[in-house]
Amino acid sequence: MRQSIITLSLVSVVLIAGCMENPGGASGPEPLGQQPSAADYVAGPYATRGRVIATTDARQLGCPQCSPVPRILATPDLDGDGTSEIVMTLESFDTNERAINIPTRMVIVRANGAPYRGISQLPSRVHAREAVVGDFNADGVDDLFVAAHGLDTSPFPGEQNVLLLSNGAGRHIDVSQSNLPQIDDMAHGAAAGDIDSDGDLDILVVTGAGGGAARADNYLLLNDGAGRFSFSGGRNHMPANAVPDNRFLTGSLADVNRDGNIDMLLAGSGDERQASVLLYGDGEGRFDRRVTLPRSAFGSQTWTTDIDVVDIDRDGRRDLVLLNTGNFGGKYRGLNIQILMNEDGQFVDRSSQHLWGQDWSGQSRYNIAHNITFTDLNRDGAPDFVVQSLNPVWERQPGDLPAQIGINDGSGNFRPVTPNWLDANDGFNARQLLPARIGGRNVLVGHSLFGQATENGFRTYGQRLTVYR
Ligand SMILES: [Ca+2]
Ligand SMILES: [Ca+2]
Ligand SMILES: [Ca+2]
Ligand SMILES: [Ca+2]
Repeated sequence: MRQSIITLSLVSVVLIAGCMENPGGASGPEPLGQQPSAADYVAGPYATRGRVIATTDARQLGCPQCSPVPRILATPDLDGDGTSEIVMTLESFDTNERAINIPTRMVIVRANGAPYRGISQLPSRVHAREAVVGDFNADGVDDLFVAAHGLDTSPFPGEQNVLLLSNGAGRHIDVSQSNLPQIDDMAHGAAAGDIDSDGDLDILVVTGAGGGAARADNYLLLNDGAGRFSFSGGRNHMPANAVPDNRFLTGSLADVNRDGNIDMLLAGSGDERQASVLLYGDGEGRFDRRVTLPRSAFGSQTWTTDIDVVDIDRDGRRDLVLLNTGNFGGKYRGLNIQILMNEDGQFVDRSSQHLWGQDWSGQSRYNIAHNITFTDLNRDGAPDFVVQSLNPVWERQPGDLPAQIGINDGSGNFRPVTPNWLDANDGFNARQLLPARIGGRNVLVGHSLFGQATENGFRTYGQRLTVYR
């Protein structure tokens, strides 16, 4: 019964979407296509058995009353040895899944599970939303900016963002107070790029839900070259209709058309029925030429959580890959990967040609997918992808849940990795997959939930971080 209701609602979404304007292309959104069968799956890119290397626990990180949502935030290389460190956070929720305004301390471990000791005091935040890794002070060592959005419910007060800067390899300092503007801005997403061509990485901050107590619209952080950032309002850089808070969920900065100038991508929010857009940069900090990208198969009820710029078919033209969620009995549900091929500068939806079918029967079960990341997992030189999601990679059997790892055949066509590659037992040990590097090899990290069963369901304390190498 439940199955048929879900299928009907999915059909109606597709029908409605087909009637809507599609500003980015001549035809409507690509159909979802049938979901893959077991015969479509390919073997994993390397032989692995997951190994749990670390456990986080909110009771020891500042919020004993929390039943948090754990997150693997980023995998920077903080000591420059070619092996990633792993940054983890806990989003503050109570045992009734209500957001609470109590920060927990971030955790950084080495790839062997030992704590990263290069920073004396790790920052605490209520809800760290997205991290950006970059060398902001140009010393050759990764630094970390974290867009923190604070309490995840009304009145959405926001909270201070985080900046960890290197002081030589293997030493970092929390400069969130000294090197960033002091604003509670409800930062929902961020990206780094040298928007003004002066040689240093600047940061785009995309805000949501009123822009926090600061009422901040989307803005830029301009780097002085040493990792000290000054606030510059969005209107100084982009068209007026790209500036208001809540219109976009996050953004990317990359030179899409390879003219040497960094361009901006903004990921549309279904709250505003806002499509994703591409804004071409002039290399001097302005992004005035605007292209609206084609809608996903979820239509105007699409919440795009990530956009990557990557030449998937290696023809020299950079293509766009969007990670989309929809409204299936609640927003941020479902999973749709959208491939926009760069065809002489036009971005054309070729998802059904390049990807497996995505007409999953259980879209309402799929909780938010945050990120899609490209990396060469099987070492053939072509970029493969991994989706970071709250979902485990599979429930009980292949096909239960969306494949979250795609292997590139070298021509930009992706095959789904068999869902039990990472976890042959029950599938719940591989959530939140992110690429990392160990000894020069691209591998994956993920986690299972750490907690205990109670009368009211599973009480989460934190995560068991697992390395798949
Ligand atoms: Ca640095
Ligand atoms: Ca710059
Ligand atoms: Ca450009
Ligand atoms: Ca291409």
